[in-house]
Amino acid sequence: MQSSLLKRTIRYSFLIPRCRHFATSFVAHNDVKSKNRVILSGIQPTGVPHLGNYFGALANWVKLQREAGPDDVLLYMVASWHALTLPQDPAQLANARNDTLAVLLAIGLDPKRSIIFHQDTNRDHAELAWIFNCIAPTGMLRRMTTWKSRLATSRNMSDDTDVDEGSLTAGLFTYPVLQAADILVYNATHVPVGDDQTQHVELCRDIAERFNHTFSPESPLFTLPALLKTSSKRILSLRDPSSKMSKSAPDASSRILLSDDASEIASKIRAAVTDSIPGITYDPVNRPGTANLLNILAACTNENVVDVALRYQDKNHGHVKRDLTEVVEETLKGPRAEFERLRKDAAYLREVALDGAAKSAERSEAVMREVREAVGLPSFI
Ligand code: AQP
Repeated sequence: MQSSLLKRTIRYSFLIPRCRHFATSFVAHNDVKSKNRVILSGIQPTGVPHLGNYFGALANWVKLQREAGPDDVLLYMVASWHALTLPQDPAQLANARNDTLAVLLAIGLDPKRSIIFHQDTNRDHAELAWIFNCIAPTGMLRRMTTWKSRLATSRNMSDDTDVDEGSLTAGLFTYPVLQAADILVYNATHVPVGDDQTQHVELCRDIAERFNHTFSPESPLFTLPALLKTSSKRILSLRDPSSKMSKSAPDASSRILLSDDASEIASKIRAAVTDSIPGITYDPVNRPGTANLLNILAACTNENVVDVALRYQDKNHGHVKRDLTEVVEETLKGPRAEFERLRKDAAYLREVALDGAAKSAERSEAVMREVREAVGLPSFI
C-alpha cells in the first residue's frame, strides 16, 4: 500500500505546477508569451451561446489557444453545476449541455490543443468546493453582488435593488466558492473572465490564501491565479441596453444566438432599441442602444468602434442596422454550419467529452491528493 501510494505520487507529481507562485499579481495581460500557464475558463449551458458570450469570452478562448506556447495548458469547461444555481428545465439543460460543447468546437476550439470538458464529469470540483465552503466566511460571500444581478436578469428586472433575498438558494449564494474550486482544482495560473467576474477571482485568491495559510503554510499548495485581461467586449441586450445580453433573459429577441439564421439575425437587429437622435455618434452613456450596435459591428469587423462611428456620422440607424445584419451573418455563418453538423454527431461529442473528462481528472487528481492530505483526509480510498 505504502509503496503503491509512493509510486502514484511520483507518477502524478509532474502534473502539479512547478511554478506555484507564478501568478502573484492580480491582473495579467496576454501580451507576454509566458510559459507554463494553466488557463481555465467556463461557460454555463443555460442556452445556446450568444454574441455577448462570443465577443466577451469565447472568441478570446480561441485566440488564447492560437497564441498559447507549447507549455501552456488550456482548460475550457461547460459549467452545468453553475447552471443549476437557477431553476433549469431538465430536458433543456441536457440539450444545452450538448449544444454548448458543440459550439465550443464549432468556433474553433481544438481538443488536441485545449482540454474541453464538462464540469459535471469531474467530481473533484465538487469535493474541493465543499472543503472551501468550510473556510469561506459568509460575510465575504454576501459582498459578492452577482447573485443579485443573476436573479434580477432571470426575472427580467433591469434593477437588482428589488431582488428578494427569500429566493436566494444556498447554491446561488455559494457559487463563487464553486468557481474558486473550478480554478484551484487545476492550480490554474490565469483566468480570462469578463469585468463582472473580477470580484470572483479576488475571492478565489482570498480562499487560496486562507487555505495555504491554514493547511500548507510551509509550502503553499495553491497558486494565486491572475485575472487575464483580454480585449473582450461587453455586449448589451438588443431590447434593453441598460442590461447585458444574456441567455436567460426572458425576451428571446434581446440576444443573437450563434445558431440564429440570416432571417432571425435580420429581424432581431431590425427590432433593436436605439434612440431618436439624428445622425450616428458613439456615446455609450447617452445613446447606449446605438453604441451597442456600433460595438457589435466593430467586434465583427475587428475595427476600432470610434472609427466605425465616424463612418456613419452622416447616416442613420437604418444604415447601421443594414450593415450590421450583413457582418453578423458573415461572422456567424461558418460557426453556425459547423455547429449544426456537430450537434447531430453524438458519437464525436461523446468522444470529446470522454477525452476531456480523462484529461481534466488526471490534472485535478494530483492536486486533490495534496489537498486531502493537507486537511487530514486520506488521499486514497
Ligand atoms: N453580454 C455579454 N457581453 C460580454 N460578455 C458576456 N458574457 C456573458 N454575457 C456577456 C461572458 O460569457 C462568458 C460565459 O458566460 P456564462 O454563460 O458562464 O455566464 P453569464 O455571464 O451569466 O452569461 P449569460 O449569457 O448572461 O448567461 P445566463 O443568462 O445563464 O446568466 C463569461 O465570461 C461572461 O463574462
